[in-house]
Amino acid sequence: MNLSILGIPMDLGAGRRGVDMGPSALRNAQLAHTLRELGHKVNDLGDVPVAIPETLDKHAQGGFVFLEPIVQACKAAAERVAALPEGVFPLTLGGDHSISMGTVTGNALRGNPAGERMGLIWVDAHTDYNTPDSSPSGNIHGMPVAHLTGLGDPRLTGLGGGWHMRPEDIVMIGIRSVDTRERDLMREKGIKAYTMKDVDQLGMTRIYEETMERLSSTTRLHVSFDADALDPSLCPGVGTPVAGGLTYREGHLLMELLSESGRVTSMDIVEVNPILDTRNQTAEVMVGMAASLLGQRIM
Ligand code: HAR
Ligand code: MN
Ligand code: MN
Repeated sequence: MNLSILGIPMDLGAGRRGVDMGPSALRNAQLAHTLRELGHKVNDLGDVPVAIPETLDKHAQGGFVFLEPIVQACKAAAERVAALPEGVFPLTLGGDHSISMGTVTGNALRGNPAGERMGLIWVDAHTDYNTPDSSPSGNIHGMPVAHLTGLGDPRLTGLGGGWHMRPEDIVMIGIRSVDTRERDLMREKGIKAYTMKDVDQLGMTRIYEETMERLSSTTRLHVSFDADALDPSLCPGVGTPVAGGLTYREGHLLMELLSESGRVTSMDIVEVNPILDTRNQTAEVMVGMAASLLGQRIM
């Protein structure tokens, strides 16, 4: 397969600094080399330009104050992704999770201005379904899915020029941290979320099967993988760790099953924070997850 790597080194949507170094950490963890070893043709497109927080209003700290530069970075990411030829698999590297407003939009519209539906599999500890109005923190990385479905600030809901994700085409896995108003909005929209209780009770295989069934009217799938979905003991390099996450095997099993499905056409890796990490472990684990999604086999 032809893979294109694109970095979006942005931490403007997070409450703490450091995920802007995520693309470097992932490259340093042998991302391209690992994928080439699997037989893929890998083209690293470099990074999308992103504003540096220190160059903006010096009193601004995280969150909604950075809305304009986030819109600009998401637009740039969406355009770069949408311009890739069909058949290329974009692997986009965050950056905080607000980059996915751009990457999901770009992938959904790529070669496909009006019609076919793309399913979105959101692997995360958090549901990221706040609006500027419901958010307890004001941090935009807690809001991308709401904006993708058309809820929130028009500058962010407008990235797809009127296109939005259908709520029924979204499945979340690994969830264990949801704000009260965020939960109400999710219920209202009918977005499916598998919590860690569901993972414990049903197991990843059943969750995978139900997800494929639920997304059966979509023609391709985008996987947006937030490193904080995995347990913090495995991935300590994240800004908002939540105890009780996916194990190494649960993460890999989900990626292996998705790989076998042959339906996944794009992926994000987000929220890797090398400042908070231990010897780049989190980036290394996430490179392993990408390798499993992209066909790594044990036997
Ligand atoms: N729900 C909280 C908020 O909106 C925290 C969510 C952000 N953390 C993430 N996103 N890493 O997945 O502020
Ligand atoms: Mn997230
Ligand atoms: Mn998260």
